[in-house]
Amino acid sequence: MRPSLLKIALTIAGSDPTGGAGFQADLKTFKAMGVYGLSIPAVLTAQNTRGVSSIHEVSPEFFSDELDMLLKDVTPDAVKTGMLYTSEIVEGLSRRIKERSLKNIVVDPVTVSSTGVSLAKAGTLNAIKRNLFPLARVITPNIHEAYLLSGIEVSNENDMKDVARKLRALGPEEVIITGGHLKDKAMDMLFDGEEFLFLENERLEGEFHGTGCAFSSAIAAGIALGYDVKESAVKAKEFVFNAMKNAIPLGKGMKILNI
Ligand code: PXL
Repeated sequence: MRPSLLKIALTIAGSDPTGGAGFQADLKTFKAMGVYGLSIPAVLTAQNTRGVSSIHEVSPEFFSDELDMLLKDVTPDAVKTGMLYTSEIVEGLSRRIKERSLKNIVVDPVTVSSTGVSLAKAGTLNAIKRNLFPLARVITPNIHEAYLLSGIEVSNENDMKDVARKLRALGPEEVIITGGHLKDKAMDMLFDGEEFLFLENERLEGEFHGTGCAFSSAIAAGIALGYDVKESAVKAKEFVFNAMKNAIPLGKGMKILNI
């Protein structure tokens, strides 16, 4: 039997061979946070630290088999979703989450890579909004994704609050908007339906690859360990900030988080 102290998180996301983002970064984050990591590749990318050259879809049938085989054997304490790429994958995943009554779903609505390549086909973001948001414990869009999802451009704290209200009405229990650069601080904001919590950090110069992946998977790890979303977000923010401070110039392109 599984020891009760062993907490398990599952990432369902794309493959990034650099390990800077994607399910590889999620697995390292889980490990760093003291949680056992499971991973289901939802799509594969060919990329290096300079960018993505091509994307290879996983068939919806194979994806379903990956999920079924794993989930009939192991039940994760939390699940993080990242790059899903097609609406078929999103719909298949949502069906399984309901069938298996999976809890603590952290949805990172990935749309574009840090190097500017689209990581979601047309219709995918809408499918995520319709199917996955209502099942989510928390969603973690960045400012750009929040704009695509809400139609609201954020230029101050009040806009951020409006976006969060609008996104929470789509079904998630809580909303965290990341990557706000207000007042020259790195500003994230959490909304639980009642209160707004601003999480501020000193802004670090430079471009970093994988911050969104590490942040959302660190939150999933925190929730798996039994922390609430707020506590998990505070820990996740600290984790990502340290990983950014120690980022590695791995290749010729963007710096990779040190996780
Ligand atoms: O950072 C977003 C992201 C998510 N998932 C995969 C990626 C990237 C960025 O490149 O490659 C697989």
